[in-house]
Amino acid sequence: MAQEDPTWKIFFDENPKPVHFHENVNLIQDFCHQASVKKNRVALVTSGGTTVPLEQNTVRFIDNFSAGTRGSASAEYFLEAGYQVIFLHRSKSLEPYFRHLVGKNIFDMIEVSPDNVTVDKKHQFELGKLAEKFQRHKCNLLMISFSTLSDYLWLLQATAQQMQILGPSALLYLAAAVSDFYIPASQMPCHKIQSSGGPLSLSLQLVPKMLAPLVTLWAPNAFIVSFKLETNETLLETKSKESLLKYHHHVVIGNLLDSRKVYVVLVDSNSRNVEEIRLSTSDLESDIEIESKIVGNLKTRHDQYYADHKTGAISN
Ligand code: PAZ
Repeated sequence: MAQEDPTWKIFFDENPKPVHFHENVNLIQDFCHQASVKKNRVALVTSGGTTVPLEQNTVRFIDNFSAGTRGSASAEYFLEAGYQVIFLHRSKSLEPYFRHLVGKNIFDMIEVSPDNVTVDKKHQFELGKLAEKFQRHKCNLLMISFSTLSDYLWLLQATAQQMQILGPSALLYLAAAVSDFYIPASQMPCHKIQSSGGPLSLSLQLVPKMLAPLVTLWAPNAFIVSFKLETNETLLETKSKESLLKYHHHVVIGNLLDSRKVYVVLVDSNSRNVEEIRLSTSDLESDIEIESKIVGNLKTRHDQYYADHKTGAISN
């Protein structure tokens, strides 16, 4: 009897590729190729929430919670740690370096005279430092954006596949908030849903769990870190452990909606102990971000993973 396609394959059959897909894949391919020639490590950082459109000509959509703080801050720390970074992010969510300017008015930072425009004294140090960091790292940063769940999954699959040439030098850091439910393209009305039709009932399908093919097929040698977001503290550790047991990747980072900026737990496939990272009062007073500690911690684990691969202690 012929075997049915797995649900993740059916998802890609039923949902079309995003616009500019091939251009983006070419950019990712070149970026990975250059990194492999230079023997650089590459981190794929996913960031921001996916949307689930309700109509093909989309007026309304369901959104997933995420400002992109975790991803954009982490991308900066990966760059500082020597990684090249592919930043797969929700369009218009926070971006590395630019995030520090959000909520600030650029016109309040400049002085205009008849023949010159300069940064005012008060902002020179801060802006100068930021611009210097951005200039130093921009050639190691590839920005790719998505909006919908389907765009995200197509780009995730393609990026992971392109990263295969990097072997164990590749690290996947999956911080994006990805919807668990969606409306298949074939079941979506073409035009704006009319309120004259009365109250709206929605029936959403389950999104296939893409971590399974990601770990086994798309990026079998990469070091893979996923995030688990919960709102109930009593579930955090159990759910994080369950995810690791189910998908056999390397690290799950559990976080709670309310405390995600100061506290996370790390569950590692190589250890029975759960590690906690918690910012102290003095960390907070020194403006230390939890992402600097998360990335430092993962770099050590990735170093070990890489070394084990090279000595043959791990082989896929
Ligand atoms: O982007 P942000 O800093 O506001 O939030 C980050 C986060 C909570 C979305 C992220 O840490 C996370 O848990 N991502 C995975 C979410 C999920 O379980 O799908």
